[in-house]
Amino acid sequence: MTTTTATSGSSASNRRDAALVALRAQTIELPSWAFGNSGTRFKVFSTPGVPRDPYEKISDAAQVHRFTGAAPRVSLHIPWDLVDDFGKLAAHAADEGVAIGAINSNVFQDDDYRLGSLCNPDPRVRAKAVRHHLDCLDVMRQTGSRDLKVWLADGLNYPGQDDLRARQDRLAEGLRQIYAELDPGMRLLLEYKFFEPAFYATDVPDWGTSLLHCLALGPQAEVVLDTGHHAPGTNIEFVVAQLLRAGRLGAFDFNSRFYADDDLIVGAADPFQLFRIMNEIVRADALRPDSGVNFMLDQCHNIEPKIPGQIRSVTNVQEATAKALLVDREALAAAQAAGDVLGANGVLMDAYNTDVRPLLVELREAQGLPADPYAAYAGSGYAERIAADRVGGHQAGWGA
Ligand code: PSV
Ligand code: MN
Ligand code: MN
Repeated sequence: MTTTTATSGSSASNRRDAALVALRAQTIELPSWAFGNSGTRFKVFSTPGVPRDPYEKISDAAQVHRFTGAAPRVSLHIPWDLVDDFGKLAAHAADEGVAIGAINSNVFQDDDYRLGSLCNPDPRVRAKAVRHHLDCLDVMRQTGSRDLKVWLADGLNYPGQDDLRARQDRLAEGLRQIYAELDPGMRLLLEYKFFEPAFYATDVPDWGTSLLHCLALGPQAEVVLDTGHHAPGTNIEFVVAQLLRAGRLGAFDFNSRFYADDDLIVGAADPFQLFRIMNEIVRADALRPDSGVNFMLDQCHNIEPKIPGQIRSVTNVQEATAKALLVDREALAAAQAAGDVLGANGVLMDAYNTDVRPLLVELREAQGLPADPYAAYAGSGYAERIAADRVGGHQAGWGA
């Protein structure tokens, strides 16, 4: 029987040191829409001090980076974050100490898209959807963004409503036209979701469909895995491993789900699942910023305060990552090779059950960051300041 203590195999202190180096390099991208008011179809609760424009969303995101040191980029959603001058918005981000990250297209809030966007039976609507993506590429040129993130609400509510296969052909053609306009170094990231708003069939429902389209497009097309976009019980870390093997895991949209696409704080519903996902990332050496995997959040904070919600999200990802980095890979490999089922499982669980909070305090203090970003933000007075200064903040996300 193999022993499974955290100190077996390679030295525990070496793993700790290596974890500190890797954690220091880790970055998490924040969604601009997490900072605006959001809600359900029942009610949108307003939060005092909520941003009135994309500039203020970026200022709020910069607070998360200021206190965690791990969130230097903000994703935008177009047209939710439409401004006259994206160069000016990028300069504002730089002044605040962050950069603009992925640009999310939006072809799901216009009457024309009732029957879909790139898959719509009407060629005029398909051309309009392609044009929107080309506009997003122009935004990326102004903001210096690398990633165009595409999620389509396209799908069917009733069998027979449209031709499933013809829609795939239209999708392939629309994506091809967009892909052809990418600059070198840009990426098209295709996100999948198994249902909603379409209930019978979704045109990009799963990682396999997304991957097939990306493979057909070329090396600048990669898959986005939104952790909330799977059927209950899906083994998401398997999907992660498979996409990494194919070299096509472009990004995560991290969030938590209890039921459907809940968009709750990552690591809140199932921290063990988040650890298992990060374990596959570390196993594949895909944590490195140059690995090409963009670790993004896609969340809404409907009833909790938004900036602290994002801080908690970042620290939850850091905790899961730290645990994954502490896995004794040598002991794990030895137990696996020996067919030691419980030993191998024990090695993984030892890492998962390690309290990594002291390690993260060490990480932060070494960088001159507050040991407790959540408490430091609460004590900073920023929330009170924006509540006093800003009046009439906007709804973010759906319906913005
Ligand atoms: C769709 O559910 C999605 O996950 C896509 O990423 C959208 O861009 C985002 O949510 C909007 O919140
Ligand atoms: Mn998403
Ligand atoms: Mn979603």
